Amino acid sequence: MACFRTPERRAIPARWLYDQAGSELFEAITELPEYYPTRTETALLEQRCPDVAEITGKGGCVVEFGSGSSTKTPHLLRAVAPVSYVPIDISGDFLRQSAEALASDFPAINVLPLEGDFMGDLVLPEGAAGQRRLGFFPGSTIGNMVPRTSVDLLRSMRNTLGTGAYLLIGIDRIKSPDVLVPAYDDSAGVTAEFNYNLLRRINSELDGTIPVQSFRHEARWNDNYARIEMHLEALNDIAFEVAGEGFTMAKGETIHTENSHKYGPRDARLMLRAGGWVTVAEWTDPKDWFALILAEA
Ligand code: AVJ
Repeated sequence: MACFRTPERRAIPARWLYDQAGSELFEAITELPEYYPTRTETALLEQRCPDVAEITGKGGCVVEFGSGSSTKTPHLLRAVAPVSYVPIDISGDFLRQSAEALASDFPAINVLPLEGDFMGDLVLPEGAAGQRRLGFFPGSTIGNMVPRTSVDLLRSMRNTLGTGAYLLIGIDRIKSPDVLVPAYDDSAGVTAEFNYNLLRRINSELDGTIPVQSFRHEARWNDNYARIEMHLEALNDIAFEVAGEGFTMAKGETIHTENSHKYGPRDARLMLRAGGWVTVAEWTDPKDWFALILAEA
């Protein structure tokens, strides 16, 4: 018998990692030698966007979910040459900045930024009406969600984009923990800083007294859930306050701060189908570490 049960643990939703400092630390992570996803996906997009355009056709409307700094987008826009581009992001300032930059680099494309939470229902701007839709969701951001939530998101993307739409999504593959764990626990300690930043943020924004130096960063492969988990482990028995409330942690106890789910080829296609999307093409790097999947609603 295999028993997969693990005890209940403390956890904080991963979205709180991404304040200004956290977003900058994540940018630094994407350049680390151990963090393969960004450079692998960028190389795939450089090579494969023309193949994507051949299947989807040129023109139409490209809708990017969680566009952030939109660094991967030019490859797609160049190949697809859409009529309009709708970047969606929750951070309005960031969104407007990168939308302006893209609009001046691609004067022929109608750039229509949409400020909002892509996890909820969205109404696309008027300027995108009547155009064939291509959703773009790179970065294996879907890996942050537990499968139940990722399927909800895929369904709502299908509702937003409509039947006949395409979705181009980047999904990180299951691979050896010898590769995965260092990608989330780098030798320069940048990912550790990214994790500690959450505690610093709690201290400054919620009147916390968390002793940050009493925690250790941990990246753990959870094989049953097929995900990397980031934790903060208490190095000794500690007590602290957050927003006037007292907390204690015993030595060795952890706070679970992020999940990064990984998917095998059929896992990814099943998840897409559960959300209403059928895979029509799939590209990977020579090591099969990262997949770029084109699916149809
Ligand atoms: C932004 C969610 C894709 O899971 O690889 C990287 C976040 N956390 N290192 C990932 C992350 C620590 C990243 N995603």
